[in-house]
Amino acid sequence: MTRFSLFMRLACMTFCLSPAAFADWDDHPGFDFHPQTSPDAPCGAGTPPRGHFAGEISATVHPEGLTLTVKQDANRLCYVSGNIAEAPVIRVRQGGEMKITLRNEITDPAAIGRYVAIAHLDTPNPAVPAATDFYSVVPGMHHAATGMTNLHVHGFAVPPVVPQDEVLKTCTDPAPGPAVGPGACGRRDFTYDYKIPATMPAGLYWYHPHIHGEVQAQMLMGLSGAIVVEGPDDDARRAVGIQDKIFIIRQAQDLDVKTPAAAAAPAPEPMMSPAPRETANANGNAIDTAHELACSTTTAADEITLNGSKVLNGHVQDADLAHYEMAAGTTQLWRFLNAATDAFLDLVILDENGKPRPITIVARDGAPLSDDQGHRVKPAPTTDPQMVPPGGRVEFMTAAPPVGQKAYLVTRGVDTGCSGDKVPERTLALITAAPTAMPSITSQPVFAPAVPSLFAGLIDRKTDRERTIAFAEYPRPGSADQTDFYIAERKPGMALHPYEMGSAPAITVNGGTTEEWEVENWTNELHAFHIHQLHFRVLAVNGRPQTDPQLLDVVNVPYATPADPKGGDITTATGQIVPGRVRVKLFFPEDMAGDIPFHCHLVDHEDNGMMAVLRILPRQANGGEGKKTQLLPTDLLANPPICRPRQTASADIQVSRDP
Ligand SMILES: [Cu+2]
Repeated sequence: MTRFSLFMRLACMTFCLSPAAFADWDDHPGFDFHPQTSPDAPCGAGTPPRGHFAGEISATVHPEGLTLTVKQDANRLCYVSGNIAEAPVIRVRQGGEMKITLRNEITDPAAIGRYVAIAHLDTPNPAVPAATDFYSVVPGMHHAATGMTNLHVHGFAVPPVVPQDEVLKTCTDPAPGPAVGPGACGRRDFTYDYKIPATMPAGLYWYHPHIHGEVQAQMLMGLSGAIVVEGPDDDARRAVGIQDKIFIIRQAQDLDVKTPAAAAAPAPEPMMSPAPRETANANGNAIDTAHELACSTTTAADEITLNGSKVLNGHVQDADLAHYEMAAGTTQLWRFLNAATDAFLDLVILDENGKPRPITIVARDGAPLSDDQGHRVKPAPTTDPQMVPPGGRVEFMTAAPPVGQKAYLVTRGVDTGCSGDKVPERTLALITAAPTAMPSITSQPVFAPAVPSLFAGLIDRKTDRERTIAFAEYPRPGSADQTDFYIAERKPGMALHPYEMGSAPAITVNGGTTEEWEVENWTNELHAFHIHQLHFRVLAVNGRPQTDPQLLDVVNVPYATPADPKGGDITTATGQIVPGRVRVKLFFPEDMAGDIPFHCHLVDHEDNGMMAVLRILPRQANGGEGKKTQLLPTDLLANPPICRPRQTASADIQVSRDP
């Protein structure tokens, strides 16, 4: 590269990008790729070559702490550690400590704002007309991008309190400047100190920002990275020479944001003439389905990247695919993170004739496969595609293809429902085997027969309470702005509210209790239920009991359908509507006492209201027996508010409890 071309490239990175041009991901990655930061190119330069793996850092090697600096490069945001300018993979040991100082060097929040929405509302539009027997619906408001950022360690079973995984109050301010108002967080950096329980499953976790209202924008601009929590399994794996490889799927674009919503989802006529109907499970109040977001005619698919390189659509030549060459006769552990903002994955490895090759699943969502008692489950190799919702992970063993033959890593198309974003089939990578003089590995790693888990024995526990949680989404009529999204516990007389920072907890439980939640989807699209701090097991999907349910922290919730399949979609059907349903069993450990968000992991939905807070009270607060803690609710919940609340109406310090 000439100095002139470097100058032009850096100048262009500063001035040529528009929000419509997503970062620097092009069809021919690798040219001039430099993952190191510099004053001119704080997010490095160029796009990684296909097949690239991100640099790694270790919290075990650095007990004094790691640093992640959020830097901005026009429309890119990046996590910089040392001079590594591509969100490093962080390794840490089960039972260990991970200290991370997050530094906010965001310089232009307005650039983030361009990814939030194409227009904004100064006053809320009327959403859904009130009608007898239906939950009332409170419309949402536009979120202005603040440039504040923070860190969420997705899947970590650490308390939701400062300085661990607390995301509702902990934040850092962007650089002051003409375009930026006074800091709302009062600090530019914050040091997180995570004490990883020895009973937290070892596996693939991840980190991303969790500033409500701009999670999707900051993730689309580049903020997400993988965390590998290692344990004895990794020692056993390495002892027999099995390497692990970390794959991160990100999304660089959301057409919902870039396309006027009025075009993508025309303001529906039913706004004016609701046709109230009973729902399948009214429980005294019904969810209005006539006004749910209608089917979309959009056919374009959002772009995704694999380890920073753009994934091409349609039929792709081998030369344009990521290429992974494995030593002949070897097996590797492939760890997949779906860090896309709303794209689902359905992974399969095909041979060159299109026939699925067997893989052996090891873990999902960071938890090794195990039965309810924590005994390891060793599944037979499978050729089934592996669904990975946004936020989810899957880890599997895969053997090199025969020398001279090709294999392909493919994500199958996913039916996201008629109002969901299109997710077509895509080929992610070419896999080949290299002849080697090394003897092939014949011994399998000997994994421990049991997996220590905070959530072992979950299914066996007595269910203390059942709840029904509903998803809904309503377009804002007469506006080019987006859709309001809702997640709420169904109770008589309840109103659907989009989550706003400072909202009071929607559900309060006692530490040490166990519940079953029926999560209902009353919309025309697939959603992904996620809860912080906790892993759950899925008891049933659409009423069908699940065999051998695994510990998960995110699960798909199927879309709603008319009882009469000839009746059209749920907004136009004349008969009864059947919600998509997932039944999950949750245990609330005393050690996780505090305020725990749960939300849809299609983060645009989360940003626009589909989030709520579960408060776990310390055991002592209910006078119960068992482990005594020194924490009283008021001590626990009065975390120093690092961020000033956006609203003065915050009621979240008061301790309320459900009857
Ligand atoms: Cu959703």
